[in-house]
Amino acid sequence: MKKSNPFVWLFGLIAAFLIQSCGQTTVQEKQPEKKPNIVFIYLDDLGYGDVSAYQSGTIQTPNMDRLANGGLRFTNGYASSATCTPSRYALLTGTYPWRNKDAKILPGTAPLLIGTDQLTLPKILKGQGYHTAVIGKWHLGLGTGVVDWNQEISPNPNHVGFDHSHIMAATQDRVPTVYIENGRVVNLDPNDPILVNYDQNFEGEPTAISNPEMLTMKWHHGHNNSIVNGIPRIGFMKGGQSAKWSDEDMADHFLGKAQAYIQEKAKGDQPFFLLFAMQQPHVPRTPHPRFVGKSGMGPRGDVILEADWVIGELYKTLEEQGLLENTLIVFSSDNGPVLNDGYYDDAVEKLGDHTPAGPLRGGKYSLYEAGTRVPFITYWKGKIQPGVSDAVVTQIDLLSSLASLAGSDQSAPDSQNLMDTFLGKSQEGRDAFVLEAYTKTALRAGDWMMIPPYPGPEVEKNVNIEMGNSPNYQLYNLKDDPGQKNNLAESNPEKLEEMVQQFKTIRGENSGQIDQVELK
Ligand code: NG6
Ligand code: CA
Repeated sequence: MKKSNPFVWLFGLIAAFLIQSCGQTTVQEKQPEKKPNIVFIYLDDLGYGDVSAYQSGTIQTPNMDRLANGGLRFTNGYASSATCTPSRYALLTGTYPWRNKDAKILPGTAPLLIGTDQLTLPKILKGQGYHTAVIGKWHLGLGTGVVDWNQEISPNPNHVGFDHSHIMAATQDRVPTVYIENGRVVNLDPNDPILVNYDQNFEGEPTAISNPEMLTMKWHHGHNNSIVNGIPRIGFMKGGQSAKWSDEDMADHFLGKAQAYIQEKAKGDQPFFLLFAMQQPHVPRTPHPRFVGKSGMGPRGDVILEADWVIGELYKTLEEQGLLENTLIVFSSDNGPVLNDGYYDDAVEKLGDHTPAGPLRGGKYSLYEAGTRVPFITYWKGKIQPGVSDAVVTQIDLLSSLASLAGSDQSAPDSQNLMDTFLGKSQEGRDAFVLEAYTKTALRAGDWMMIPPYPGPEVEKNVNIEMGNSPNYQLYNLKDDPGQKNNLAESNPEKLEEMVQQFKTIRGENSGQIDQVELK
């Protein structure tokens, strides 16, 4: 037998050591996984029952359903507020909107509501290497008070964390009816400057009152100022003819911008955050002719089908660019549904059996559940196990949650890091949440909802929505009674007292609207 050579043995040992340590080096040097892109799809006034994954039968939304059924569908997901501006404020700042007295529905001339020194979700993501963009509805104010629409408008979304913005200033029913990209009105002719005023008309300019014969859509309440494309709007506007948007092309317009953004970002290595803020089904409902009559429910149903199609196209773009496996899609709505929100558009007449709020009570503007409880979905191909979560989550929590996903430990005091819940790794939601509706507030804690007594109409007549106002306390067990039919305030005084105390602790005894409310 040949004697083993000690050198060969030593050589083997060194080689083995090298191989092992090389192996370790490989593991250590392995590139960290690329940070996921985040696409937040934010609908405007879409109700809990408007998505067929939430309530099947009356309207089919296959592309929203693909996200819901292939991702996590939250049954207790909330917008912070029952109207748009406060919800968007809370989403971007992680702050309860009732802490800011100006966070209410803004006119198109309002100054930027978010301070340029304020912490925002896109700022945090930028700090983590993200490119950030908002495309669609803004409605958080622009400028500092008096805006010259013919110059660069500043500050704008780019001053609160967005690298890129392509927006409408306020709502589709408010002037100015133009797109604004990175602070500048798109397609503006300097010889036809834009003037905007919310208090008085410009001399000689037609309005819905002076020239009703020019209208292609009739107003029901409000909406009787300047006429653009035959549609009467809120606010007066003069000039800017070449810059005015085409209402029926708006869906295609914003989709095209979002697709181009995604395609551009797909070429590089930088992760991105896209807030895609769609206008549907807010008024005026102006489906592209491709969708007119498709739902049988009039324009409101038609624009929901249009929005669904847009989401399908956006999904395809992510797929074609190979981004689906590395993109978290979050889908939600800024507040609950409304039928007649100021125009005659058959939303009431052609509703049929459809219930936009699903099993919930109330609607947009309301303290009842349908005001703030909205479709809420997280979708991440290959990462999120399809399922349903009953955890209480809110849009306020996205700031801290998405920050942590992106690798930041920044957060805002009202925003809870629920990232594990959004990814389906945990069932734990918020303990408590103070929702806001038309400057009034109420407390959700556990399965319970407490609405303090408020003055005001029980039903807001114009929109025909139950507001939640009552001279008495209201207490509901939402698990047993999602439709808020049985007020347990009298039969369960201990629970009521506990909720009132918790509400006071969060709201602060003397803050805001609560002054008007007599608490025990
Ligand atoms: C209301 C408008 C309503 C809608 C809402 C804002 C009237 C009478 N009603 O004041 O049509 O524009 O503001 O909706 O003007 S939100 O979804 O942007 O909050
Ligand atoms: Ca809205």
